[in-house]
Amino acid sequence: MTYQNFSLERLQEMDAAHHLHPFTDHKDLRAAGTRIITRADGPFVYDAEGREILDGMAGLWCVNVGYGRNELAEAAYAQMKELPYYNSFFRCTTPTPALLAEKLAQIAPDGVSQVFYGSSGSEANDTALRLVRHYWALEGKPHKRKVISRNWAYHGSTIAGASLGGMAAMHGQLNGAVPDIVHVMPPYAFELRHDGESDEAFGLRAAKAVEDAILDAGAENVAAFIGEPVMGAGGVKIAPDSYWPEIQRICRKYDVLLMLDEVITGYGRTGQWFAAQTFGLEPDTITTAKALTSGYQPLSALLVGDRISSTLVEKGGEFFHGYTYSGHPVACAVALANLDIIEREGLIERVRDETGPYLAKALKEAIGDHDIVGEVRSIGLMAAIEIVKDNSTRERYPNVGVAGATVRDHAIANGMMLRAVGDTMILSPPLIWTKETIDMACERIRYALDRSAIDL
Ligand code: PXG
Repeated sequence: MTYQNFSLERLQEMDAAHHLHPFTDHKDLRAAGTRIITRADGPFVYDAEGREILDGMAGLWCVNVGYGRNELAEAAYAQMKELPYYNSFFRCTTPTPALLAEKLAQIAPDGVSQVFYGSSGSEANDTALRLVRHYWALEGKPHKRKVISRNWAYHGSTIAGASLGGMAAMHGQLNGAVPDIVHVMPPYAFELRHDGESDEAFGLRAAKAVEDAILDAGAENVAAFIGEPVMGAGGVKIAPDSYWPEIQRICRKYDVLLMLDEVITGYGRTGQWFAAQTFGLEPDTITTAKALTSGYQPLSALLVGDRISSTLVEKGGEFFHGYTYSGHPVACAVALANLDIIEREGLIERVRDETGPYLAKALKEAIGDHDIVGEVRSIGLMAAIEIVKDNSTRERYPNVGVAGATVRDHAIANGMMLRAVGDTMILSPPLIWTKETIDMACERIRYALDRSAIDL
């Protein structure tokens, strides 16, 4: 049975009747109907009406090698025929998770050489939280349990993920978060920098908030700090240069583990394999998922630093944690083929040397001075555009979210898939974008902004 046998209306009818979508107001969705994406190729996706849309979001921050990679389909097919599934419990495993683990150890930052698999970023963060607390218990410091996180952080949607994250709306529906997680201010200069404060001073102030939280809790009670090197779903918030070195210093000073959530930044997005390398950080855990398979299969890898793994091995005792699909052989086969493409095609070097700098320049030139743009910022191939009512004062439009949705809708209608986080527009395209693709995107974004400025 293929979907081609069904009309768009029939598909929408089935969807409306039975499908509860993620992060959705279901009343709204029933009223508005669903856009159904049916196929994709290279940097483009196509909806059921055949409209071509340039995908500025790489799916959901994940399709780094672009669409239509037969090689990945073939890797999955071959593995499914050979061995579709076997588990990694009870002293077993299969070949591809072992091959992938060695590959990940090669590309990970120094001092990070072990991997724990799951199927999603949320699962990997659940693993990370349990693992750091287990580590401190093994070290004889079970009271070191607290984790410092940040407002606006996104660490997933399981109960642990949502508790680690700093999304107020999600906390509102948690009905009991995982205890001992504390949230501090994010390094979001655009909204939080004081008048006259330099970026550098702001970055140090935001890092100081982490230090204050550690001191408040008592360093002897703090297990770890967790952060996305660049906050993604919170609105591509890029910290000032002073922030991360200070966070690293603070973590070392108080013997607090550094947990990086690289679910979005991992596998090339910032112009290195990992943002830890871009920022020169020495993390104890790195959460990765999404672009590990470019979204062709669900797979996450929690990369674990040697400090934690050597304690696990030396002290022994079972770590009571794992998933049916930890080390899924098909997902791992696809990941291996995906990493091979990234390497073979030099996609990371291209982001670092060519398309990353070009995107920054092209966006500034095309829309930096637009009447409703308050700031454009980017790192590698991830960017944010702040929508404001007045670009001289950076005053926002009333009712946060309306302006963002307006720009997004004009962009999509004009063949450009963008995501809005409140009134911040997000761009996180496949790493296969060329300078020409970037020019096309800038043109379409400029048009969407022009139309939105008239409407708003
Ligand atoms: N950490 C980070 C940094 C993420 O971006 C997760 C963890 C959770 O991964 P899973 O695979 O469990 O979804 C994510 C996921 C958005 C959006 O609206 C972003 C994500 C997921 C859904 C929506 O931008 N990121």
